[in-house]
Amino acid sequence: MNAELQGRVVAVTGASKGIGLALVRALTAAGAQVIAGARSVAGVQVQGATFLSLDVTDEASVQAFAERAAAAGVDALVNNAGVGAFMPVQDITPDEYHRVMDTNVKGTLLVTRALIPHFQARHAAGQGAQVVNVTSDVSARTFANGALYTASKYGQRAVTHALAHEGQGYGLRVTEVRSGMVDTYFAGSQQGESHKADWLKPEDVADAILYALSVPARVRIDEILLHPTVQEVAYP
Ligand code: NJP
Repeated sequence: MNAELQGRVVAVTGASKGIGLALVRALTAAGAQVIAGARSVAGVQVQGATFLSLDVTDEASVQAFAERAAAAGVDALVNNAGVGAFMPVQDITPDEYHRVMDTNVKGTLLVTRALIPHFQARHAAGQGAQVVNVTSDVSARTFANGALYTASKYGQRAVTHALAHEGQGYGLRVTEVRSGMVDTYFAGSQQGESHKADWLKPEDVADAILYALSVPARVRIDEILLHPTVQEVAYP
């Protein structure tokens, strides 16, 4: 149990596997209640978490998720749902563009937008709220084959920063979590592949998010950047 997280209610998107599922497990173990969403949640169970079907690109699906989260008294949202696709610029199709941008940028916008009235009402009642956006270490730098993915993560970072500016007016603390390579199912890969043995574990990123969520209300963690030690040192 973690005194700061005991009794908190946290909504997590992209919660069916990878970083999101590790986060759901860490949050519930710390005593928080979790409203967890993803498209494929059949059979996914964690005690203390409610799994709901959620497609972050679909407005009606997002609205239903946000209503359930607000009714549960959510005080923090973690926008973690995301997809990756890597190819040269000339191979980026309009369909791939929409899949990646709609999930990573529009999805973050839709879910956040749907919960802002609830967070503003909490502020009016003297209660705080937090949004943590899981972007990427490449939300501020790019590389060959990274045009589409990094464009989406630069965009998600811009949304994060603008929200932080706006949210300050209603007591919203906003954090960007930027991780390097993590051993998940990301970009069509499998967890546990041998070449990923020394990458970050999903639990490492979950711990970083837990830290941002558990600091005292006077503290705002603006950004966390973490890499596996096998990854080349890179800023910003
Ligand atoms: O990937 P993965 P990660 N609506 O594939 C969900 C970022 N990141 O955990 O819908 C709702 O294991 C999907 O669920 P489902 C990355 O950009 C990663 O690594 O059932 N949910 C699943 O639960 C992303 O933002 C690395 O298919 C949707 C989850 O998202 C975040 O970390 C490096 C959805 C993806 O799980 C988590 O990714 C980095 C939708 N439309 C940043 N579409 C890395 N792994 O190396 C997908 O810099 N999901």
